[in-house]
Amino acid sequence: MPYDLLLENCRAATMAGAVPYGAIEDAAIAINGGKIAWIGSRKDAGPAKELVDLKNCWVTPGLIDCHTHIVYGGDRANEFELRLKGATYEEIAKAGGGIVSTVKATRAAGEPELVESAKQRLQPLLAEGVTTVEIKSGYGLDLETEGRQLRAAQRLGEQLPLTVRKTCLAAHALPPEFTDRSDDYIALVCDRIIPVLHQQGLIDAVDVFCEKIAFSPEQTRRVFDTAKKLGIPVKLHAEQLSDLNGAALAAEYGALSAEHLEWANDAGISAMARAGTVAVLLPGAFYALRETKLPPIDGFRKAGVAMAIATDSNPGSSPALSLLLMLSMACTFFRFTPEEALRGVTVNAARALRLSASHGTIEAGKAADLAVFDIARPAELAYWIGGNPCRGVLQAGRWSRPLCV
Ligand code: DI6
Ligand code: FE
Repeated sequence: MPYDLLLENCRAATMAGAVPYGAIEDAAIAINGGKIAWIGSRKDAGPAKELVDLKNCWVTPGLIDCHTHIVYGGDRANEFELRLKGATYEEIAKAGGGIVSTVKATRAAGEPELVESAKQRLQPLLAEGVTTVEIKSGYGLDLETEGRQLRAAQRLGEQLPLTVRKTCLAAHALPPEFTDRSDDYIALVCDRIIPVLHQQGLIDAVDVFCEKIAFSPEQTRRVFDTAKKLGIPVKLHAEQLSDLNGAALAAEYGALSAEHLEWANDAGISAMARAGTVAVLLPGAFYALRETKLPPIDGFRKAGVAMAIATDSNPGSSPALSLLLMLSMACTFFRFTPEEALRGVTVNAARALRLSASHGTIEAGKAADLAVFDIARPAELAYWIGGNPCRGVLQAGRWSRPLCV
């Protein structure tokens, strides 16, 4: 039987196998029914109904942005401007700024408005070859609005050529109506928000912002115990601004990932290695917050912890709309190798979303999510600062961005 489609005359960064980038020179990729049917040397390819010449471009797995907060109301450009004029965080908070202002704007927005504004922000990511995105809630902080954010995320997956994973981050910040009653809010998250939204099929994973300015390790445990009882995988915002042993806590619960991790300690690193918890590093937030404390990349490397990178796209600490720029930042700030950076938005990002069986590499049986780049070597994906060498995107075997080579 001939294949539906054969992409030929390309070089593939399969991200599988032992050679750098899992590279195959002079490759061909066969696609059937939305999946990769075969990948190998062009000379070994079987017949196909349709042949497409990729003019020696590089093909990578569709890129995966495994940590975003991209569904929200309003933006905080005004606050950015005030901060640069010297306003302090406190003054901005007093003037109604910070996370709480995004919560207000998100509560005021209808679902169609949330979908539309996120769609605008997702366009540049799609154009760069992103085919999977994780979207967290966390700007609703009540049952109704957390649900609306996750439903908006679901709609985006239906309306865009994009696989969307929905993460409930109801424990992101304390809503103003719960001031000085954070345990009561955690009770609401555990007793109501998570169980109800889980029942509605809106939760693929549960996340918590474990931080001095957010929720304590004890409160994190309560949320994780709730998720565990319901059989929902967990992830954790850990050690972004201080060391609370969050990485070890995440590992103890078998978390898919621990994220940010600038302040992660050695015990946390070993625990993550043992548990197979992915380290998701977020150079956009590191940059925008002008952080100076580097995440312990070498420790993760030596311990064999898989590292992913993501935009953390959000209106406050990382208004990032380019995943390729994050590859550059991961290399320049965090000293990732370009290959580590590409693994961080493909194979390791898939793992952080529990999608390894179907996404993240170019291998037979996986989804035909592929990005075509006009570059001479894969390192260019991390090398250019800005610009977009993507020349075509296939999602589930269809051209979501028409090929232009
Ligand atoms: N860490 C962050 O950097 C953001 N959330 C989080 O858990 C901040 C989100 C915002 O400022 O809106
Ligand atoms: Fe985040």
